Amino acid sequence: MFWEPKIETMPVEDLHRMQYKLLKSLVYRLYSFSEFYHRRMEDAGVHPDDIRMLSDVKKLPFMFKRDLRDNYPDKIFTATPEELVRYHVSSGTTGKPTVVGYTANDLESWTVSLARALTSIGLTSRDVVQVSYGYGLFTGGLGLHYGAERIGATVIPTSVGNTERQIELMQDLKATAICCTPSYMLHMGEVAEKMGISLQKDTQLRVGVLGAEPWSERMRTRMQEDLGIRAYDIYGTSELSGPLFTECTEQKGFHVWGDFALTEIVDPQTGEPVAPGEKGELTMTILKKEALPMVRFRIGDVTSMDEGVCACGRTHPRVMRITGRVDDMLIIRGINVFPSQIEHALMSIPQVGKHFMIEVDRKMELDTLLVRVEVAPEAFSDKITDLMNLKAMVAGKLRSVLNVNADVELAEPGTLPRFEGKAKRVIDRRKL
Ligand code: DLL
Repeated sequence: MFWEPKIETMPVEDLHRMQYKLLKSLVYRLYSFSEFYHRRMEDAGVHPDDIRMLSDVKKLPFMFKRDLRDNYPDKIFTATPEELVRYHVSSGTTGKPTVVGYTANDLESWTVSLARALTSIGLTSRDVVQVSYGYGLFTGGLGLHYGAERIGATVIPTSVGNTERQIELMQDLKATAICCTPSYMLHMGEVAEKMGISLQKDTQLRVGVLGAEPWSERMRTRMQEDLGIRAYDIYGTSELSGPLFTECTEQKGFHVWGDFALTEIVDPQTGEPVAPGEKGELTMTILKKEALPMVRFRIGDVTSMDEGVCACGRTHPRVMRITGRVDDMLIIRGINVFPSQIEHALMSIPQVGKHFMIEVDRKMELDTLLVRVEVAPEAFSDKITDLMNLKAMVAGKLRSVLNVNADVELAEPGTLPRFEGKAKRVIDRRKL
């Protein structure tokens, strides 16, 4: 258990005062010590002295994922190499990935955020938590691992894949909670059934901590009924550390710890704040991050915010379920994939043509990605072996760029759809 009532239930006015102080010192620090932020603030005509109240945050310029790509890998870090203790890496919008650095204090705030979150869904030191998010460059595994350990729970660090073994371990080690993507949870349910195991009756599983991709209330109901668990939504993005916030047992939105992040919902077109409770683009300022502070980071996720006090007593604002994206990012098995990355990878192979289609579907509860691409006329051959080699090469290239397996279909030159006006290259057949 990790319960900090003085912070988690503090009066909203005190919380705002604390956020203002944190914001002010962050802005001074960045203006004084970071060339990037200094220049950004000068270009926007704002000086740290202009931040006189919390709502003055809107005077500050926005940040976007492209700022990380343009400053690859670490040009806007605000910690020295000696201070850095970890990197995580996530998909960028084109060729270059996004690198996030952490100091020891950054890891500590991340851990605290998740320890509070896991406590808010009722997990304690008596729980056995199976972490089936990827460990490694993805943030899900290690983030939840340390959060769960901080509450004194016992962690089974299974990472993703090898589903039958996961189910055996879940049974043998009596896992009571599992952390994974909602689609992997459903897949596990199906595999278990095939193994003659009912997750409901033959395991101790009672809680799912499910996120990293969009899912719906309908899916939650189905999962709670079929698998006999309480399914909780967890949210975060690598740019802001990784998984950070969950719903509490009320299941009414993610508690965004206000001493950690300042949340705004803005109109994606104008950048202006939307009316309270209205939907818009989630925008966050991480108030405490040392290595890579993100100021007014436009995350691209569409949602709304409720600033009312939650029935659980926590006073920090709640962000509602994510209902979409303002851009074209796809999430395939929990991994972010931008159509622009696929295009970039394909166009680096001279033997493929300029036309391609991306088809996404869900089979046995797992996302599938099919990339259909025309062969360049000069590379087209009747020889099956040539085509097989090219197909393997394209699949290998996509795998190395996306970190996700894609099925590849080669098409004859001139056979894929042409578009007048905006191309519609992505067909997403998944239903939430
Ligand atoms: O997905 C971090 C994470 C790990 C969150 C484990 C939850 C659990 P990224 O790979 O950077 O980080 O992807 C972030 O995934 O902007 C959303 O579009 C989407 N996303 C994450 N959680 C949810 C969720 C991790 N609960 C991007 N519902 C975000 C809907 C989600 N979308």
